[in-house]
Amino acid sequence: MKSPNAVGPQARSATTVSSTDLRARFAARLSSLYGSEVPAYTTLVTVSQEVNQRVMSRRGADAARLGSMERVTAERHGAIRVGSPRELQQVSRVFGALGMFPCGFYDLRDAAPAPIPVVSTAFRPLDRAELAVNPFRVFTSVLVPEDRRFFDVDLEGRLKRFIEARELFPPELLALADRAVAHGELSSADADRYLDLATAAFALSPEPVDRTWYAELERVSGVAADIGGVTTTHINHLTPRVLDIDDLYASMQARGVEMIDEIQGPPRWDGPDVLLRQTSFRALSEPRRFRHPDGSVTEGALRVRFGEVEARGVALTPAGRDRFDAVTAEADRRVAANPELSRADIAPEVWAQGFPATERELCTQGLGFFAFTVDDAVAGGTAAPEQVAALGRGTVAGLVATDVLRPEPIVYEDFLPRSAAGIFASNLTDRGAVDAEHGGAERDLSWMEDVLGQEVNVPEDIYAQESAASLSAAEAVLGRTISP
Ligand code: OOG
Ligand code: NI
Repeated sequence: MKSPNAVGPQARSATTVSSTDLRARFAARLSSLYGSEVPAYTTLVTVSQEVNQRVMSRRGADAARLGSMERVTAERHGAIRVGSPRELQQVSRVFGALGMFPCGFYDLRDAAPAPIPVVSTAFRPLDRAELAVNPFRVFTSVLVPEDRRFFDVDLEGRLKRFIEARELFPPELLALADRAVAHGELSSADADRYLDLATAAFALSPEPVDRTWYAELERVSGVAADIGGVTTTHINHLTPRVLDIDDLYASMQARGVEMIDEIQGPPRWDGPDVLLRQTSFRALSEPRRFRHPDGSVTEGALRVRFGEVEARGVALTPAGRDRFDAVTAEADRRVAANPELSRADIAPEVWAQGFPATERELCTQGLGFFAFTVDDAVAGGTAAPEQVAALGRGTVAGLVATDVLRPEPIVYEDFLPRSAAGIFASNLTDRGAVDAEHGGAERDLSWMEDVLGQEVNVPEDIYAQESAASLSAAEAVLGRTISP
């Protein structure tokens, strides 16, 4: 007979670390690294936690509708920037070990207010249960040296040679990452080693920066210099999540931290929180060492890293996204026509006219993504006459209107290209030089899939699948089909 202490799942879990736990531990490690490098980040985290506590005591359980307090407190997104397809592929191995997969394709090369010579994706967990444990995600950009609007042939060649010659991730880290991907876990010794190496790979390097090379790239784009001007990579920012970003903005200003002019994304208004609102402050310049053409090394400073914070709302369906784009465009028009007014004065009114005022309408009009559960009483066999009628018709809108189905909002887990471009631009000292006469290099989602050798998920498909799965489960409970 086997003793209960023989090697079983429990004994195994004492000596192994799952991808999920590895992700949570990596996010925490990166947070303490970034806090030691950028002290203002620590202030931002402290203020974010104060804001979240205030929202909790003001709104109680309702505050957790878009994520539990534990999730939101630990929640971060990072941003990194790499130089080549090879480096991007390595990043996908490092994050694959953490159960994070590419999701979304963003092209920032023709973005307003400033074009950035990169295309991006985000690595993140996809499953609801994984997101609930730790939703750590990393916005990852890759440079496009072939894009003639930014780089001429000569600079492209030198840039590629520089990037090919460097090694961002040591082979030992990549081997551990591959092992974690293959097994879904690592031994605890391997996990510790992985975490040390992975965290170190994103630390700011003390290596001197080649002043001439960095400056040449900086004339084209500050982001190009940050990526291709140095032999290492680093975390660009790490972003906590808050439940009330207007409170956060005011609290940071009150502490004397100067924020960018606006909160990006939807305005503060009386209706439901949707998608993503973000704001940032410029980090103080950081000491960096520079190597000069004569070989001498001096102390200098660079300002590339900053603090950002975000609030997340309900994910929008493609129709909801169209509506969002329409109200955003209308707000833009009115802001342009009334330069004496601020966006915050104008946008709430535009939204009140063009966007559903409640979460329920967002759901019944098919503009937001929701997961559905069957009302307890109905599931237990007790239905009111109007519920019976709604069950007969079997439409989602009717079942929601009669409380047969309870819609739970699906949180937006991705990014907004316009906000991303705004965040990039607000932190550039110089807009750089773009030659619009030249064509850009072709880059799209399938290019990225070829580079990564795996599917790049489409955010709206992931939300739609989750919603559909909840409806199938409801159909099973109700014993009838539901039509959208
Ligand atoms: C990434 C900017 C995009 C966001 O939150 O939209 C981003 C970067 O600056 O590298 O992080
Ligand atoms: Ni960000």
